Amino acid sequence: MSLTSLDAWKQLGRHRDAIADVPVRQLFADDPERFARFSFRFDDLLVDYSKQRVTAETLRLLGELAVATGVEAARDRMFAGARINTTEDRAVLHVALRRTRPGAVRVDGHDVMPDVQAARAHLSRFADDVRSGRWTGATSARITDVVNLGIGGSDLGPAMVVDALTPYGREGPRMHFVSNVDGAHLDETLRRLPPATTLFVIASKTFTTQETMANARSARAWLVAALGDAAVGRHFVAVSTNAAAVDAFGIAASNMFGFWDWVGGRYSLWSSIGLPIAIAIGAAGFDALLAGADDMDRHFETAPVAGNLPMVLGLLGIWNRNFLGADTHAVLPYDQYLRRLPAYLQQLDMESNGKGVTRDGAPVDVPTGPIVWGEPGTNGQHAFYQLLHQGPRLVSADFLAAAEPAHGLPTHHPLLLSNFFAQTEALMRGKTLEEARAELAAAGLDTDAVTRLAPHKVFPGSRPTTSLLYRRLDPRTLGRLLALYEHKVFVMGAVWGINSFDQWGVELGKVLANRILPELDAAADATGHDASTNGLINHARRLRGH
Ligand code: G6Q
Repeated sequence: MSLTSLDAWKQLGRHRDAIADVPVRQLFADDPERFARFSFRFDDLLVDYSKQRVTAETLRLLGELAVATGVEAARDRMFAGARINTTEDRAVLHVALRRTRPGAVRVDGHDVMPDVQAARAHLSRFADDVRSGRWTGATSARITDVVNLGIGGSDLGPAMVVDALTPYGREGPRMHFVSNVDGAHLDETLRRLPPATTLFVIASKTFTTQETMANARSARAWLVAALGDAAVGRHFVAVSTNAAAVDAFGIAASNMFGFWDWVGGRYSLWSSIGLPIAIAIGAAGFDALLAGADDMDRHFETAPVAGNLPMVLGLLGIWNRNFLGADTHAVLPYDQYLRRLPAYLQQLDMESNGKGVTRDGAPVDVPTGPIVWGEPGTNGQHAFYQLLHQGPRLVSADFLAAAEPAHGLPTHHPLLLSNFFAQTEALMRGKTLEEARAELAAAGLDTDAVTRLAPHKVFPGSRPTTSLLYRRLDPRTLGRLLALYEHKVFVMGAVWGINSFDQWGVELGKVLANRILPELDAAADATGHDASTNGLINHARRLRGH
């Protein structure tokens, strides 16, 4: 049965039409309890969705949609280790990686928890050895710099977390992340590094990804040039599921940190892929990050839909995307430490839910994953907020901030927070033509000027935002936030009936480039593509001296 033929879906459409003309400021005026009704506290984390374009009836109908689409059953299958990633025939168990409760988690009858615990112990030991200086480079010098070589899921998560937790990593080595196959990324990084005290982490689930392997080979050559072949074992470790390929690279099994096929790339920062996080902030900090995610997992697994934060945010995502037509979603951290969060969420959301067919292979009959983008506040205010406030296109947005700063310049913090609150208020309230006219008249403009300028000063308002406010961005809070987003994405995918855990569009790229690579420096011009692609390849060949 298609989504749009569900009774709950049709009712939501009619309800949308019925409330279309009611401004959100009116909903606030009508209901003094609106903030209490539409906000949620999870310890110190406040999630306020009262500025969304919703009423109690909207949430009731969205709850019915969750029932009709079987979201809770889908969630339960994930937690139970079922092979819900059907196109790759895999379980989806990143939740097992941060589980603190006792008890087995089985995949095909095998309890994965002892494997998870052994891998985490291995990672913790090594991370703390690097930090304490017990693990040294080949010349017995202490490690000062760690370079993670990985891309996509093997880069974005750890890079974002290490950046977000900078204040917790001040005692650890300097961390660097190199992902791009563009040699500029590695070259510019290595120029500043001392080989004798640099450690490389090759992070690749498959250990075949073109970019990462190219960077790993070049990094190896750089190190060998300075310290000789024998030094490789002290300066390279691997995070992978492919033991044979790691061995072939010359990395001993004891320096390989494993994980499993049931950990998807973009869900892998909680696995051994988190090694750079543990090196940066220490094993105890990494444990706190996992514990935060586990807090959210337990809530997601047990709370009834109406009081379940990821469920509610996911259903609001469906409302904004499918019923209000918001085709892009902005992530706006008023938290400089979260500057990489939009890029991380782009992958999490767009790679998971950028799908056009349901689990059965039938076309999805509604638009799926929104385009996710964003920049930290207040920078964005001086750039793209114009479109958020006055553009005809509706954009939904998340605002995030810590109440307590983690840096040493606390006098800046009220400035930051006041901008956050003022923006969400203005996006919701808007300004009517009458209000704009009155303002201009009060400023002393004559009637002609008022009439001419007023339309430019109108703000439609009712722009839907969710505010997430927490005490401070510590590892546990970050773990909670990231798990919240993971499960929100899950809920949206479950409503759409798509597989949020495969990525055939990414796999395509891995194949295509390998076909063209030999043609760039072949004896003859390329002729096997369309005229544009042939033309581009052959122009590059000329410029490269062929
Ligand atoms: C994530 C994607 C993708 C993947 C990278 C790196 O969900 O599958 O971003 O993480 O392509 O893959 P490897 O870890 O295998 O190098």
